[in-house]
Amino acid sequence: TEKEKTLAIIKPDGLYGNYTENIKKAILDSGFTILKEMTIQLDDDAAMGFYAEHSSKGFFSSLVKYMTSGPVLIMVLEKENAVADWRTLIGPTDASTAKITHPHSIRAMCGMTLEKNCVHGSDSFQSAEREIAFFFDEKSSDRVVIGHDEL
Ligand code: YYY
Ligand code: MG
Repeated sequence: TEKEKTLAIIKPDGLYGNYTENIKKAILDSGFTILKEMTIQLDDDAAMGFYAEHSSKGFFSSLVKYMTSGPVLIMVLEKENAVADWRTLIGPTDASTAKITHPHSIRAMCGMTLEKNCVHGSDSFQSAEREIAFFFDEKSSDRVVIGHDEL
């Protein structure tokens, strides 16, 4: 089977709450390779462009404010079935629901609410391609490859 890439983001509260190492451990323990990563501060244009599909929603301005409230860690993850498996690992969108229905999920571990849910995951192969291209230049290697071998 073919390897697949997906985009993961540790949102501001995940970084601020020092969940990065726990999240990376869950990523690597689940068999993903971290192909690229960067920590950046999103500005309004970047957050609005990234979440453009939600621009007409009532929660959009609040979401943009949250996503620009501090730095985020953006990663390209790779494995077989990466898109679906990363969505499974992070759990449902509403972190308060996740704590009840998916207590071992990442959003249950570090998320707080529907909005402040700690992590992002692409929802389809097409979204993953768009989102990876949104943040990462195809040619640059941006950063090291991190897999279980390096642990
Ligand atoms: O893909 P996912 O992050 O699980 O949810 P989306 O429906 O794409 O929404 C993106 C983002 O917006 C979500 O992670 C939290 C926030 N949000 C919100 O604040 N209120 C909603 N009713 C729905 C989503
Ligand atoms: Mg989504």
